[in-house]
Amino acid sequence: MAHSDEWKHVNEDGTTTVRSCTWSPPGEHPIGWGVEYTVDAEGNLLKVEGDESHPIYGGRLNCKMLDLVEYVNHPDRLLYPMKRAHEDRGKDKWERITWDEAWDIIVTNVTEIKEKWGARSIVVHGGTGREAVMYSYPLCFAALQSPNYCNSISGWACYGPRCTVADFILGAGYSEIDYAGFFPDRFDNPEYVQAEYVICWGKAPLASDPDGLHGHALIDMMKRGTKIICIDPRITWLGCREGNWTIQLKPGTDACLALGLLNVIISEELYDHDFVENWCFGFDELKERAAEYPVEYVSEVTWVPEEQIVELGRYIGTHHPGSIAWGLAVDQQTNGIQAAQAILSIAAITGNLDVPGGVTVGAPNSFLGKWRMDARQEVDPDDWAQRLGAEEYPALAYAHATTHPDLTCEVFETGEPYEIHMSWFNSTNLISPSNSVQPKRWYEALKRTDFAVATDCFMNPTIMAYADIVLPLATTNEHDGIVIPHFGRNSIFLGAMNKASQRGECKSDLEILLELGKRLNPKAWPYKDPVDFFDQQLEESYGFKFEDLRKMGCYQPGYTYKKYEKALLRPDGEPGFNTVTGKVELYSTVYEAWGEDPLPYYEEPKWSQVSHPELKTQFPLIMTTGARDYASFHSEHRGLPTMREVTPWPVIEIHPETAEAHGILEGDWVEVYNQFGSAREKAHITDVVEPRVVHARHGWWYPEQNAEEPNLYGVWKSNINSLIPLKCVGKLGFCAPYKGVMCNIRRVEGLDGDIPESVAAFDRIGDTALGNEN
Ligand SMILES: Nc1nc2c(c(=O)[nH]1)N[C@H]1C(S)=C(S)[C@@H](COP(=O)(O)OP(=O)(O)OC[C@H]3O[C@@H](n4cnc5c(=O)[nH]c(N)nc54)[C@H](O)[C@@H]3O)O[C@H]1N2
Ligand SMILES: Nc1nc2c(c(=O)[nH]1)N[C@H]1C(S)=C(S)[C@@H](COP(=O)(O)OP(=O)(O)OC[C@H]3O[C@@H](n4cnc5c(=O)[nH]c(N)nc54)[C@H](O)[C@@H]3O)O[C@H]1N2
Ligand SMILES: [Mo]
Repeated sequence: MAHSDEWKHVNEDGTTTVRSCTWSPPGEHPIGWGVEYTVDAEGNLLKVEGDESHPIYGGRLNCKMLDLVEYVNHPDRLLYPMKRAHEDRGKDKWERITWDEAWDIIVTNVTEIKEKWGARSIVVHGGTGREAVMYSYPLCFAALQSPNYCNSISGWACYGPRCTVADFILGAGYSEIDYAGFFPDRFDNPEYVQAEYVICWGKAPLASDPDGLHGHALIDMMKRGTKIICIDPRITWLGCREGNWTIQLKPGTDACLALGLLNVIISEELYDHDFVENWCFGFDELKERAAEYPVEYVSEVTWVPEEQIVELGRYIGTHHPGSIAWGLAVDQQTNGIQAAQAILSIAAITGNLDVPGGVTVGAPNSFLGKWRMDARQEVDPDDWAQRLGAEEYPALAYAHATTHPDLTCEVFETGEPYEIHMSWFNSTNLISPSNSVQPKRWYEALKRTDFAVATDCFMNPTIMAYADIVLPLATTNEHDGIVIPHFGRNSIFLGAMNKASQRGECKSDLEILLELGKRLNPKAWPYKDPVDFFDQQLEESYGFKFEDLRKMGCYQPGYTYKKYEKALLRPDGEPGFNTVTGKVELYSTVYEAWGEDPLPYYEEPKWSQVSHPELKTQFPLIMTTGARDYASFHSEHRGLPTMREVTPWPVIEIHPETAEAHGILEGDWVEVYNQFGSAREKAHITDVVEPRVVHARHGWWYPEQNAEEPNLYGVWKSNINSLIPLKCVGKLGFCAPYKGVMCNIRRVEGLDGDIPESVAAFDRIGDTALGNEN
């Protein structure tokens, strides 16, 4: 279908073609691939193709989206609401019910629990930025009216830290690279300038397409001459293309490297004096701090050779414009807040903020933002004040309308300061090795609830363990919706998601929310249906309706550069940034107010060989985890034959020297273990990792295995997050060491096999040796 007003077309053979943008499920971040669905006369999805007329993707799709038909039509899809007797939790004893019965059971239980224990005794558990995150906060606040929305990822260590730092330091939304996505004419836009370099800092966007960044935009930019610099402990495809560059650092030491680079740039006077003088606060203090990070020291900590640090600092200081794509690894280390602050400081002092080809500054207004904020008003103020973790970690509670994840686990465990009686799982398979750390602690603690609901497309270990009611979820092609890159924190465009087909009685997150909202708290839910809801929201923000967006397919609003000069960032209408000082806060007045060092620093992670030299012999290696693979989204896609053919097993990357020292051959099963727990993955022997580092995949469970307790689809066998400690967070409550814990490895006879005699001779520390019960 050529790009036109027509988004739905009946073909001569009786099939229908529907143009759309995708979000989830299946899990994706809000990048809104442009697609065309082909549907037969009965409304079954037959085919998915890339929409060549889409201004950003031009017909390109990732392999998960190319496999959408297999996902949608899979025989294991949940198609109807189901219930299970409370005493049958953990057993595969589900009974089909109607939506009316499901609503009745849910409303009765919610009402009873609220009367007995208060709304705060309900927790909504959410996951990463699938479409659900737009609606699960209002589900919690304005339908169930609980203050306790929990994304159980330790230290909120995904996106939250980066957003918070952008907010505190720049007074802006998420900082993204400029890939000309805002403009319909893209790279040809006369205002756009090509970046000389993009640093992929702890980010691998080709596989991840994270948050609002189309990974292949980097390929488009490389073709036009941009150099990609990867700061990564692993050598990736991008990092070894000709002309690109890899800085291979020790996991978890990014803050130190960034400070070292600042030191080079500042001491060699390679910064943008004009921008620093007019628009930065605290430069002298930053200069002093950076001077504490000479290259010799930085090299020792980060393992990056001294000359590379100097060369990179000089390169950044002398090439303009340049951009930094900061990634998940920045959040997933205990010094993440400091790393993020130092990285933004590099972009700021080199004059790369809000300029063409630089780092874009997210606009303050965001689509659906006001509606989501207003939803909080539906929570009783006393309950809001008692949001879990708000007292202990006020900075996190201020920045995010959520509980503190690690403390929430403890509250489930202890019933202090109050008891939790109900869970609603909304886009998280919490005990699988994705969202939570020390998942066995979460697993035991969550058993205590009286009532649990889950909405999903497939059964999974978390639902099998706890849910009393499960609601069947519509896939991206089965509902209307709007895709908003960066959830509105820097929305490059809006995409129309058009319903093309239906299976069973599945409903979308928004449909479920509107129907539940009307039943529990009708005054907050005046919308007839999703289209009516979008019409009202779009009219308010943009002056057009959902049907108009469907016709446009993708709405690109344009971008104004140097907003700080044009008085477009501050609510008081003054020029400058929307911070306390009106400037980029290299020295953060907000951190200071919350008792954190206002300047970036590097502190050795709590559990490392440097902090614990006595454990170095037992756990000589560093494990980083979770680089994305193309054929899965966290714990999703494990049950899809085609995706499983691409990635049949979890894989641990081990350097050849390390493998040899441990008697491990390619394809052997390996147990990776430390003082917190263990997990099994298959060895891939490769020199993309350094001899002292191993890299393990996350999100593995085995849908083909026995579903019931205690096996729960084998959820404990390759549960890599068992090795990551709970509550190992930074001072403000953010960040966790998903990408850097000490460990050791040994060969085992299989996923369930024995430890060979020869290997058992190696000393293994008991799980409880350090007082860690997991
Ligand atoms: N296919 C697929 N796509 C996904 C997801 C998925 O599960 N599958 N998940 C989505 C989610 S929730 C997110 S948050 C994004 C994340 O997407 P990204 O922000 O791109 O982050 P990662 O893919 O985790 O990879 C980051 C890179 O960091 C490197 N790394 C590891 N440790 C360190 C370290 O200590 N320092 C530095 N500098 N680098 C390190 C890894 O080797 C890897 O190459 O992806 C999203 N997209
Ligand atoms: N070791 C290690 N662990 C990690 C990471 C890592 O790098 N290393 N990455 C972490 C990161 S960044 C994140 S964000 C977390 C992610 O963790 P989660 O977001 O909790 O991901 P999953 O556990 O896969 O659970 C997602 C569930 O939601 C369902 N689902 C999919 N789409 C939708 C939707 O639109 N609506 C609803 N209601 N449900 C949907 C899926 O079928 C699945 O069962 O994992 C973290 N875990
Ligand atoms: Mo994430």
